[in-house]
Amino acid sequence: MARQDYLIALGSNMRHALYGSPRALIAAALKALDNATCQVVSVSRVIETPPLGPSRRRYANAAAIVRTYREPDAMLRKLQAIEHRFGRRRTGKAWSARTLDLDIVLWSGGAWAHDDGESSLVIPHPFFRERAFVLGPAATIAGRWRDPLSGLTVRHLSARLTKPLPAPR
Ligand code: PH2
Ligand code: MG
Ligand code: MG
Repeated sequence: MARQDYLIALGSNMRHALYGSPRALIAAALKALDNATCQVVSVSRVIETPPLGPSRRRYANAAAIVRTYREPDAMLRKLQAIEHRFGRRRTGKAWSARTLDLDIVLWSGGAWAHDDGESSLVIPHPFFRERAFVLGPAATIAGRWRDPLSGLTVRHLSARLTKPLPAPR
């Protein structure tokens, strides 16, 4: 497998006994992500965002670009191992509060999907075009990356969310 870049979205809305606040957790997770086989090449600021979905706590969100020879399934396993190390326990409930969420948003390999019945991974992330808490940080480090499905850049997708639509005539 050739060298690839991945755009990763980070989120946290629970404190961790050891690592502390969601913001501190994201900083620690970024350190854990950066090692001999996977380099963090770019990181956005951490922003605070209102929760989308049922959880009532605010989130800390950020984005990072990581460079690695891992293919998507191996990358996902690595991210899930880090989530677990940082206290994430899968409850089966969608969108429950979590210490750490690491999502693959885009990668340099284009569109990609894999489902082996046990786990499924779809890139681009199916909902990233509607999520300001992903696109806002992502636009600051990967503004020129293109969504392989819509052909639009991350900057354009982000602007589309924050700019009001033109008034109807
Ligand atoms: N992640 C979710 C659900 N809702 N809301 C915010 N603000 N930030 C998130 O990262 C987030 C969310 C599911 O992963
Ligand atoms: Mg998520
Ligand atoms: Mg996730």
